[in-house]
Amino acid sequence: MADSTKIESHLNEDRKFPPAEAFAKQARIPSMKRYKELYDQSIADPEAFWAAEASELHWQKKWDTVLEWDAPFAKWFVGGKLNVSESCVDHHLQGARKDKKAIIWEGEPGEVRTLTYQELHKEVCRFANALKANGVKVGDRVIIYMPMVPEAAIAMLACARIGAVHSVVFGGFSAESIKDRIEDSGATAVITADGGFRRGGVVALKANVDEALTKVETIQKVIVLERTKNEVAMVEGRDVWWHDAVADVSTDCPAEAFDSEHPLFILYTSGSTGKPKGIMHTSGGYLTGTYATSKYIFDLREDDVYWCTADVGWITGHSYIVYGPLANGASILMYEGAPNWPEPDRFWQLVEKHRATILYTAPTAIRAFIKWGDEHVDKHDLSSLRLLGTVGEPINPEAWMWYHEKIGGGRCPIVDTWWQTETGAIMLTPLPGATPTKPGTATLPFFGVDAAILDEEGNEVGPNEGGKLVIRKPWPSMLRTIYGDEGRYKETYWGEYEGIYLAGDGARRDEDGYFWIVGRLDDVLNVSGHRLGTAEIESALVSHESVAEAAAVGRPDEIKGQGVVAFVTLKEGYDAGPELRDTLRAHVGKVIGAIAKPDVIRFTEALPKTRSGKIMRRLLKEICSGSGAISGDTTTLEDFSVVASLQAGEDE
Ligand code: 7RM
Repeated sequence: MADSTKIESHLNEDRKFPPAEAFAKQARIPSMKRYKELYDQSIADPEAFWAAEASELHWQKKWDTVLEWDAPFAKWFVGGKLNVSESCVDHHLQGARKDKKAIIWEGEPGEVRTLTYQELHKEVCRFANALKANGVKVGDRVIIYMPMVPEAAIAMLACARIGAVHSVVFGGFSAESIKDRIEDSGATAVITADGGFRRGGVVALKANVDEALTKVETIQKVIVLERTKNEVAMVEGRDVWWHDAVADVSTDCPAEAFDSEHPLFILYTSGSTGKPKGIMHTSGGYLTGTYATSKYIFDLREDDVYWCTADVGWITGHSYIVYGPLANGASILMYEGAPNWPEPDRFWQLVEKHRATILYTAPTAIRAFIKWGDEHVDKHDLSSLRLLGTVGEPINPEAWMWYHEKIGGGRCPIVDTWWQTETGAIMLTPLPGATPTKPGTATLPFFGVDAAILDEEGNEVGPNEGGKLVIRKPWPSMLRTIYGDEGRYKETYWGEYEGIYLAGDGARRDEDGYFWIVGRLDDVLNVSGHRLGTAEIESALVSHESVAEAAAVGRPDEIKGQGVVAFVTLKEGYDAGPELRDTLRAHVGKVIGAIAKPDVIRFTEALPKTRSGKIMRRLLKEICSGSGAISGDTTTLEDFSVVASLQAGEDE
């Protein structure tokens, strides 16, 4: 009989890709032997590992104690003092890096701007002084609601420089979301822009801020960057142009030292239900985690042009556009606009033009590129690339293969990195010169990360048995709390197992110990007592030549408990119809087994996604059950019309 407490796994992946010899030879971690050696040491004594990494950063005062752990509350590098902006910028001004490009930026309309480390330093100092002149003080919360322009990073670093706590709100969010975040954080200032360019149009950022500010009272100052030159209303006494604010201030802003545990930022993440959680990160530990992971996982070299396509409004933008890469003195490519503007080849044009060597993007983007067709990729020379990365969702093995062959030319290692807003830095990942990769798995834990999969009783499960992904030891970039809600922090992450962090994802480890994420625990299906993760059913569908993207959810079934409903988007050139439905059902039966065969397949133009590109299965589940009404929070939904048309049954 099926054990209905365990998540089952039926998908078998036996393709394996060892790192190319040429890559391994020059890599920091050149073999599995070396990885295992260092990993074992790091787990035997995590504090020693992290302290060695932290020592490579710039501290104004060294710490007294590496870790104080009073579960679930951690303090890292206690007694240490640093200024995060100094570690990310000033630290590189001594030698040749002074004139190295820190940021290479391209706007959606096509203009290019670069900032060397020295220029970045000047801009950060000027803006930090402007913030001070506008009344922003140590510990104040500052909302950053900006397009993807260098000033977004400058604003973050300037806050860090003066000890203000930034809370970046993704530029695609509404006035309502800004209002909620201001209310929850008690922010006193907003940094925004007149607008940002997106798909040829202008996103009216300042107008959204104005609307939000009619409903909150704490904001005293709004600093507005001129980007698009669209007309905006400026409120006398409250609103200041960025260029005016920096006009008369000094470019000298000494980096004050702050405690290692001084808060660096709050980043809101929407749980599946309820109000957004303000994930709180602090300084020394966070920087150590993002620094070390960037260094080893992207195996950064002095001449890399590193491109992470995330928005700074997400944790990936914080950790792997701004803090981690800059702490390493890397050259960062930053792009303002949409991947398909003006044409679906924009990313490949950017790679070719700027000779990007590292590309870090999300499965949702990769699936979109596949859907749009190979001809857009074929037009461009991608030979500069040497390393690829993915983050955000499980990557379907077929999408991984496409990324590997089509973008990586078969020569670039792919680092599939699993982590969360809460973990601050990458937790599960291959090391590109060491780990043989398999399509669809984030492989093994990073140094110092004690990851495991537990059953309901808290016992570690055996190979290929599903369970709950946990982290058993504290790590420096872990969240410290949910802002203003310690109770929710304890309950959400530490309530299930004593002193152990619950990630909220279902997973299994294969015979090599590799971790496979099978989906969010909230999304697990229960078909006739078999608990099935969403990832395998979806990957089985995507492995069919016609399918671009798929989402599997459960709907109530009198006999089976739940039946599988699959929502499928097709690649260009394939026609939806009853015949293809039958083919796909049979295909899933063949790849996974009869138990996972969808009862219903619905073809759709698009799937509902969060603004960071994650499929929102909860909404699909609600559409398939009962009245089809949506009850939970939809503010993070990217495009409501997708849901409306599914509710209306326009797909069938
Ligand atoms: C970085 C980020 C976190 C959730 C996480 C997972 C899913 C992220 C992967 C992944 C499979 C991956 N932060 N997730 N990366 N699942 N493989 N490589 O995305 O807070 O926005 O989301 O995303 O479910 O819990 S996040």
